[in-house]
Amino acid sequence: MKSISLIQFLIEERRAGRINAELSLLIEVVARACKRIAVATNKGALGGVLGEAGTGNIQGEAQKKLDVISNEILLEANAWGGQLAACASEEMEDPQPIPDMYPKGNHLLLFDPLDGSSNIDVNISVGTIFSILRCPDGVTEPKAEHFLQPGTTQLGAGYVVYGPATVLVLTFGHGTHEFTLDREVGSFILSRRDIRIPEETGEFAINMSNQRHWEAPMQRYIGELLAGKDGPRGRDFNMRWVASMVADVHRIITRGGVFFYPLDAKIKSKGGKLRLMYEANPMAMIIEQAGGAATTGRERIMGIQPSGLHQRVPVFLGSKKEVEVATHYHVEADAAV
Ligand code: P6P
Repeated sequence: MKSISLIQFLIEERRAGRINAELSLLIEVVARACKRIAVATNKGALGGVLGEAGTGNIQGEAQKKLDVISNEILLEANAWGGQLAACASEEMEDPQPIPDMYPKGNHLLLFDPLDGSSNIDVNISVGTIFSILRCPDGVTEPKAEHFLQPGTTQLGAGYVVYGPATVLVLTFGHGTHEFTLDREVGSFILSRRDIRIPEETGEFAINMSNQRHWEAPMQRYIGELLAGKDGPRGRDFNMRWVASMVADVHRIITRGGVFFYPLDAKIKSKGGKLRLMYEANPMAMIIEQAGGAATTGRERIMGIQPSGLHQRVPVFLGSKKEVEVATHYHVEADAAV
């Protein structure tokens, strides 16, 4: 089969009227930046990029050197292109304006530059997650409130997983598509078009060490999966937990499954663990466009009206039937109160 590069795919999408030239160029810039992040990440111990940066981010988390490097790569790559009005990142408290010496565009880019970075030093897959919004008309100096748009308004979303292969998964709201990096040529090549996630699955992902802290409906749901074929679900289930959302989501995009980061007593006051604007929303768009579902356990993630740039939410995403069962248990429990 003739290989289709990312650039050819983007041109086809433009010809079909599904994206405009500015969005197409923005994706190319982000993809090129992620190739540079892949090079830095793949150096491992030889690149002097492992370990702590000695700094902290807005989340109060110690930054890894590669967190800072990846963030800088994305900011530098997107400063001069003319497609953006501003960027926002997990690693920065406030949005970063486009420098005055460069032209501004009509898009807002949000990203987690290196998600799962606690896995870097043990050589487990990490990734970049990004979300693209339209800059509100007439806004030339976007502030945080201009980013606070529901996930349904995203113009595009994607992630790059830095694993045995470097793989870009992308959606513009017309299906979810996968591109694999041909390292010899340096191009992302279309490897799966219009991905569909099976509605049923026998594989779930959750950090079981938090079990004693979960809400009752989560205890019930996971308890039923663990009961296996002798339990109410009448089948055995398998479990995975990479502690790298991009890696867990990519497994689901590849073979189905369901991922949970539910509320628990430890994080209830923060609203959850994962961030809405640059983790949950882009992943929710990718999953929904592949036929899956994404909720907080109580509502559709992409329907949330954001209240803060670094807002956290519970995340239930993946094969539609399992997300619906787990969500139903939470809604039913709330109604019984
Ligand atoms: P825990 C990585 O820090 C991350 O944000 C996600 O990539 C991942 O799914 C989750 O946190 C892991 O959390 O509590 O299992 O370390």
